[in-house]
Amino acid sequence: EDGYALWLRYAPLKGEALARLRTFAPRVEAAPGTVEGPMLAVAEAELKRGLASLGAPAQTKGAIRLDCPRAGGGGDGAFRIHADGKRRLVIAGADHRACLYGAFALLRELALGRDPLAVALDEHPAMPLRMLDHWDNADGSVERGYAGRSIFDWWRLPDHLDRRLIDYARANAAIGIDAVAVNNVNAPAIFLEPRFIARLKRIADAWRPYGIRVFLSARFSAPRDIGGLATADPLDPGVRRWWKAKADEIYAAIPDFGGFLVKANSEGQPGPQDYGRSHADGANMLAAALGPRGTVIWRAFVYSADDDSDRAKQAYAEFVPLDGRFADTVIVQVKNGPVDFQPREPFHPMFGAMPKTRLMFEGQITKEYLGFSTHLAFLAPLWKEALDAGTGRGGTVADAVRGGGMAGVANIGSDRNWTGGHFDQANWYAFGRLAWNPGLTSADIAREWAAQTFGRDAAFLKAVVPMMLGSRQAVVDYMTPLGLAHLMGTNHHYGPAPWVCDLPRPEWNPCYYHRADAGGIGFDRTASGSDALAQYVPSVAAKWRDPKTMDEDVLLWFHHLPWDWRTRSGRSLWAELVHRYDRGVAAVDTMAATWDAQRAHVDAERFADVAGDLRVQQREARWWRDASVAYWQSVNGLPLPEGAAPPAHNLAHYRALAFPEAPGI
Ligand code: BDP
Repeated sequence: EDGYALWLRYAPLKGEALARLRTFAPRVEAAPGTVEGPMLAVAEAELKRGLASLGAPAQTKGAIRLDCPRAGGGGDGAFRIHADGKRRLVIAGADHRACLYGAFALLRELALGRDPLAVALDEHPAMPLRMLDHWDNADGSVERGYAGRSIFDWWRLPDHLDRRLIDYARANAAIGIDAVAVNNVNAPAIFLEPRFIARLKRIADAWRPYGIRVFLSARFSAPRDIGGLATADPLDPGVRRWWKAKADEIYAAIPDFGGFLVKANSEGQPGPQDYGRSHADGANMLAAALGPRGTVIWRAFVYSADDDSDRAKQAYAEFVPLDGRFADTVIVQVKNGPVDFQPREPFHPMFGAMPKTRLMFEGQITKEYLGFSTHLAFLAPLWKEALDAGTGRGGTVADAVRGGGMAGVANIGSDRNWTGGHFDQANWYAFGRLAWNPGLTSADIAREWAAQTFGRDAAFLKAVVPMMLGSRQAVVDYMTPLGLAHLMGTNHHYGPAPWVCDLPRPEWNPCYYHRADAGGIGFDRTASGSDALAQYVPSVAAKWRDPKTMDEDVLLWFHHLPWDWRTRSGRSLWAELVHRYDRGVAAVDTMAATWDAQRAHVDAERFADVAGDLRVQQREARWWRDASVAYWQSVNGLPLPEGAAPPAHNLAHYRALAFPEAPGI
């Protein structure tokens, strides 16, 4: 066991569950009149493989019938599973995609030990696009990737297709992922050149039977970079013709090409504003090139150099006035929070604020700001916090993206276990499951993932599921407690650097975010400060306006408060801050002890891998705590709260640490 099989291990059933499967003993068959096709073949093959591995006998008695008459995967994949007679289970839906998703859902139920003939499911996806965004570069490196090199070997494609790309598609189909952007949003134009289109075609052909459409990150200046034009102005007729011809060329090779993902006028990337045009002008021009064939996903992750009032306000300020101006085939992709994938942020105020625009939720599965792939942090609770939040504009964040979808920045690389840390697989899994159904609970997702990935033993799950559920809060506590954010080391974002204050753009500096001085700490986003609060509807803003009554988990995100401010625990703000760091460190120690007690339930290799990573996390949680406490003390001049341990080293020690070896930049 090395983790390669992900949640598709289909570990042999035991006891009662095995006995039930043996009595059922199904063969897999297509309902009469069903058209054959590659997607149905995948569903059949996966069922056979899974059943055999779970322990179904070769001699069959019952049946699993696939009743999805139409070929192709054009439908949304809604499926029903029900027993039909004593020994027959039917997976039914409009077309082959329904049977694909139904087959994996049934295998999940079986792998969890459920009685096959009692399985009764009626499911449909909550949103059309359930997507992974790879930040993979053409040379095989991965921006913010902590799991080895890219899984896309552009050098050997199209002649060689790595088997891993098929297993990747299986794993994705099993959780309902239906779209993948294969290259980094910081994209060079070469991905639009003919030789890359030929390579992408090979991938698209391989993934089609698994229901996955490919997207490309497109560089907005491509007409200039590779098209020989003098401009990339979206209103220029020559530019429009160039993109139309490029789209035609791609569709000739890949008839179901998903479309373009665009990072424009953000962090130095080119965009329509270079020509005095708006985001809508740029996006609509690309939408016109694709026509009804595809979708333009336009990212809202923008913050401009000349506006230093509050980075958290800038995306809303640029995009909300454009509501109603985007074409129907444009989706605006919004990060879960208003700054940048921090361990905790309030939800992005754009959700719900653009009723005439299709929106998409962007989460980061790769843990750029949450300890890379060595810290254990289960992220379903992070995404759920945003998805479940009421926008005050007629629903939750999840409701606001139902017409668009969810995209997760992938944490996948060529490491044998795909994600670097074994528990990082759970974040890939959880993202797909939530995009299929944001109503699932974090606990349900953790339980089904852990049972399929490690084992069904009740004692194991009883220990490991709560460990997973508390793990993200532990990271918040030892890195950025009480609503602090963006205190990580410059560029690589590895480890603490709250002291950094000399970078050229103000909002690149941790000191910009924490605003700590002798008088207090925190970012005043109320009316007396940046008034970012006003971007939320009054009923939502009201929850965060009063530091005395609000949820203290985001206290310093919205308020600048004196060090001796009384928190609800009765402790001063300073003492509460130190208390939370210590709580985070202690939580990691508990996680390590919990894992240590699972030796009997886990295979030796994965047990040791996780134990090793937890040792790193224990060490680094202390590093975060000590470096932060030492720095805050240098600012506030306060003695340590009673009972708190002094940092292991002085501040100069932490400031002198450098990490040229940190991956993923
Ligand atoms: C930030 C990353 C950077 C990405 C950027 C983005 O540090 O590498 O390019 O987000 O989302 O979190 O475009």
